[in-house]
Amino acid sequence: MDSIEKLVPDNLTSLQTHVLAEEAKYPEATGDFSWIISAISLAGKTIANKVRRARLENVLGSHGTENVQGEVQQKLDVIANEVLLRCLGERASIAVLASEEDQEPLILRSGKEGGKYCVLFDPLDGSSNLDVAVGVGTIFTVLRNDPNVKNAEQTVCQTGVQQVAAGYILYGSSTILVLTTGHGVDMFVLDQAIGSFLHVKQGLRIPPGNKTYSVNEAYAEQFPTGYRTYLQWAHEQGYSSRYIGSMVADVHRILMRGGVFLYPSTTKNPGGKLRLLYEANPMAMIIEQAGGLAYSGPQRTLEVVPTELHARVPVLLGSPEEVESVRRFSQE
Ligand code: AHM
Ligand code: MG
Repeated sequence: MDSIEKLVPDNLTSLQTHVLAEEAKYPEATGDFSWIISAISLAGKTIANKVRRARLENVLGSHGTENVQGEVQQKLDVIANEVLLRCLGERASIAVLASEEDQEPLILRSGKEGGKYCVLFDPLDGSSNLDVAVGVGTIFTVLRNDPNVKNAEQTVCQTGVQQVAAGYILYGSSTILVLTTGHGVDMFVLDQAIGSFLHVKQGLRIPPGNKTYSVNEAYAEQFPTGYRTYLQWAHEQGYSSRYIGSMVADVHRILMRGGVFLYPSTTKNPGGKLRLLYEANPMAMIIEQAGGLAYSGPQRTLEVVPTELHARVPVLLGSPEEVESVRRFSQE
């Protein structure tokens, strides 16, 4: 008979254990940050459950409203937003919350009241795919609150290099949480049986190259010339194409397998479609921390100075070799 030890799972490091252990390396850490991650984890588990049960609970389809971007809100966009606002709203160290779904940032408390952090998120990215059970995700970023800045929008308009942490939760065939605090990238998988995100990968590295691009190629006629030439070149080089239309799912595949994700400017969206602060920046931090590259036009995404909460940027990110190939054409 097997020894009793063999019946105990090898992996019992939860997200919470991992974050607490990381914090313990810094004597000045107060534990506030780990409370924020625990709120995100609780929200993620709640949203994962809602997404999985959406058809049974009849919460698929449009909510009948538009968000600040003028995009149709799905019922689950509204639910996921509310879940995050409630879970994070209770954390005493958060000064400001901002969401893709809300026009204005929500001020919870000032620096004097202990508000050290701001959390920005896209509650349910790719939600138009929900009706067909395709992977969707939550994207989040944690910033420091500067108590000297009085205006909430100004407070959250920080460059990506200032992010304290960034991550996403992918609600796919399994629920995955990817997190960086600026010391590499960690990956966790939700074990639904015990309700915990378990640590499955430390120091995740993106493969240096992989002849795969991920782009909505139907818009190619609207792309700047360099991108069209790149696509022509990629076809000749035998590239493969994968596009889900959910940034979290598309970027997660690029992170694991390598390749390049692009959402260039188009004639419809001359400034790009994806939002800088809570979509492009968190993904750029993760990809760079995993050894990849991320650009918005000629500039590193993480160095773009935001002008407003819902600012958009073109996005090019992925394996270093693949991003450089696109840049060779796009900069000509
Ligand atoms: P959303 O935040 O309204 O869900 O939109 C963002 C999504 C991304 O997940 C995805 O990369 C992109 O929009 C797809 O756009 P398109 O349908 O134009 O290809
Ligand atoms: Mg989005």
